[in-house]
Amino acid sequence: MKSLPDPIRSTAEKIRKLEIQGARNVAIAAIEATETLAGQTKAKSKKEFLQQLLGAKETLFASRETEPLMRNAVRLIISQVEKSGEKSVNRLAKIVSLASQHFLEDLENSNERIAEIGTKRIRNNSVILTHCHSSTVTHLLERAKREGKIFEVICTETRPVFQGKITAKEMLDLDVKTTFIIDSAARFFMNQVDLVIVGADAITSEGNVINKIGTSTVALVAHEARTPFYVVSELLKFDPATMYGDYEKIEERNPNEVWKDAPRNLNIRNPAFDVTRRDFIHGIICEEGIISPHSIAEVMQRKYPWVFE
Ligand code: RUB
Repeated sequence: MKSLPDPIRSTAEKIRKLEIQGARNVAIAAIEATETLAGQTKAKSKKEFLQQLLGAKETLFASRETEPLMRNAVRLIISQVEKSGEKSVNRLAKIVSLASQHFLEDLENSNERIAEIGTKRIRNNSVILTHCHSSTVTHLLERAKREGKIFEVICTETRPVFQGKITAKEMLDLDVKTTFIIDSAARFFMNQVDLVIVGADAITSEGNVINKIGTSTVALVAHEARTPFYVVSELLKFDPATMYGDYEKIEERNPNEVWKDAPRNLNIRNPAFDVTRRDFIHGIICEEGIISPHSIAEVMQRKYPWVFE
């Protein structure tokens, strides 16, 4: 029989190469890969199965370092196996499958709830600016459109990898009037914008938000123009390690993405994300409602106490 491809390695590779992008999609792919691994396992004992899962965790976590949603999901799924009194590998694999499905359902429900709440913030005939490609943002805009809201969208191209093009295409598919601008034109257009909505990769215990590089510049510009700036995010993008003093690591990507045939000896830096301070964020639109970034740790303690375990 032909050996099956390692679902973890191939998924981690796709995540690393941005073939799968955006925190939600990354988490979903990692969960599905973990479930597939469990379904295919030939482990003979619980100990061996757990070793496989922990190896998978390490590979997935290393694929992109600024992805707490993926980390929270994979940790939760593995903890179900660790905690279980079950010895049979088959039954432990079933536990992984159930935990994975459950997490994915919750994620879907949160996404829908965020769209429902966020849509109410969109006024008719408004102009919305977004940066990068966030599936949470585009889902919200899709729902707003479906509910008959009339609005237009400005998308930044999002150098160096141009995820803004994905957003622009999705908006056109929805029949939304869309304008595509270079990142540095954000200030030029901000006075015409009624609302900025961006996604998140990570939220720290202090309520700062980490999202695609350039987000914090957009937030500063929005602040100066007094344009409301909202983040849409599942609460589980919260990184519990920041509560205990760790800084969220910011992934630094290959300089080739910035300049392929760059002159030798040129120092090129390519951070994938930046930190937007809570003071510039009007609210985080999450599955619990629109919350102040300041309240994130309390909301997490109440809603998802297990992340702190
Ligand atoms: C994508 C990005 C998105 C967040 C949120 O960066 O910064 O805004 O991940 O996305 P990259 P979502 O393209 O480098 O992954 O709302 O889909 O989770």
